[in-house]
Amino acid sequence: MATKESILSKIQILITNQFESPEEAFDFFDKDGSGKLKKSEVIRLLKEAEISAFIRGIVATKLVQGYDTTNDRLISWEEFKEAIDEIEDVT
Ligand SMILES: [Ca+2]
Repeated sequence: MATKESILSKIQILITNQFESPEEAFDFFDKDGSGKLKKSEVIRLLKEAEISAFIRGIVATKLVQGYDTTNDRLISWEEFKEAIDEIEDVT
């Protein structure tokens, strides 16, 4: 079973290797340009981070639940940045 740390580590590797900045990654995965990431967009991010297809759905749900401080089930840039800051602390 993938640990939270291993999942966050893969997300950090993706952002570091494929994007100039977390902002660029956020804009890339915000496919509809809403300024917020919905669950399907988080799943796409997890796919790019090479998270197993078997756990992508549940991981996306947990990430949205864990970082959505405004309870709109969407990840805003501010919430995304909180997640990135936490990832940088644990990795
Ligand atoms: Ca939110």
